[in-house]
Amino acid sequence: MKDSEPSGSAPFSAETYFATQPPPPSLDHDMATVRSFVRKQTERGMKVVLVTSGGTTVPLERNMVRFLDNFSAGTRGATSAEYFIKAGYSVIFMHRQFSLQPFSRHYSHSTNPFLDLLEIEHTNTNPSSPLTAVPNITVTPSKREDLLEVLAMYKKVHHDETMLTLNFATVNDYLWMLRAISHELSLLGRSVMYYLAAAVSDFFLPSQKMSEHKIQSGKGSLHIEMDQVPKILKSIVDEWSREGFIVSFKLETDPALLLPKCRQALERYGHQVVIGNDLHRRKFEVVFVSRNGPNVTEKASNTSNNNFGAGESHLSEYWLRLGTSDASASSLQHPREIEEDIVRELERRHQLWIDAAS
Ligand code: PAZ
Repeated sequence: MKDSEPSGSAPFSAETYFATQPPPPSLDHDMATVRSFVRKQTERGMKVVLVTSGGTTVPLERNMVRFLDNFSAGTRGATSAEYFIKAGYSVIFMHRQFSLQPFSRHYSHSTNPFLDLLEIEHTNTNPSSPLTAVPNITVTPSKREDLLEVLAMYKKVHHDETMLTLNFATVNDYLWMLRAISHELSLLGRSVMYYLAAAVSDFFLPSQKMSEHKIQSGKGSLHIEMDQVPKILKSIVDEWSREGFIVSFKLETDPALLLPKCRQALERYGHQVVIGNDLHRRKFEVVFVSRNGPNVTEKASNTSNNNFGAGESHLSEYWLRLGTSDASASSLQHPREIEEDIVRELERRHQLWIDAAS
């Protein structure tokens, strides 16, 4: 949900939110795994990125039957996580339950069903004798190369323990987890990046206002007044992770609003980068908005860069686009993915951020 028709009630502060809304039951268990993961990565001197991915839900009942959802398949987050791994990061992948995940995303049930990769190989060719041997299952030869590449990386990540996967469903799960993970990650100082690609509700129904049981029909139309979700990015920047390199995303459907909204977010929260994307162009075009300074020098060649007008001359816009040659590559085995360029550019900026401290 985006800011459509806000009501008059004052937004929850982060403090009030966490004092009044219950933590998810699995929080302590999840945080124990995060703590141990972060300790391991610190010992190895790894850079760590927290990738959030997928949309949050807003339950309307405590015994939930109905909920509101935010748009996101999890493609951006899952794809980016793979490129972060390739770039040498360890990844905490915090995603919406059942949304796309790194590696398995290549074989999503709707676009590339896993069973279509497999063939049954009958070893017993004598039709008169009973079939006693269990047939072999093999991978279709034309699919092997791709599968091997994905599988090898998947196995390596498991072996090296460079990815931790956690999941959320509701916006409440998301907020509690983000706060707790930020607390653990703050120990890593500038070596940590936040890549906040999840689509998070702007409004929620406090548990105190929620109906215990399924909302009954028969009383005419349904009126629900929601409260504003606290501006959690502000808390991350100002309190929970002052040294982290923080990247947020902004999704818009009206192209005229994209840049103003990105600038507004950067000014409001004071973090490092806002990546803006238009709903229909997000797979091949994004814009980085950041403050001018050492982090945004040395542009990559396939981008254009502009400074804003007088009032915002301290901000830069930096467009990343997949070119026509990339589009034709989509007919080949490996289509180019814009996340590869996004991650390369962020890795470069993050390194400048780390170097700037020394
Ligand atoms: O997951 P997906 O690839 O379908 O979509 C990604 C996205 C558009 C949700 C993401 O790039 C994004 O913009 N997230 C922030 C959304 C927001 O403005 O809250």
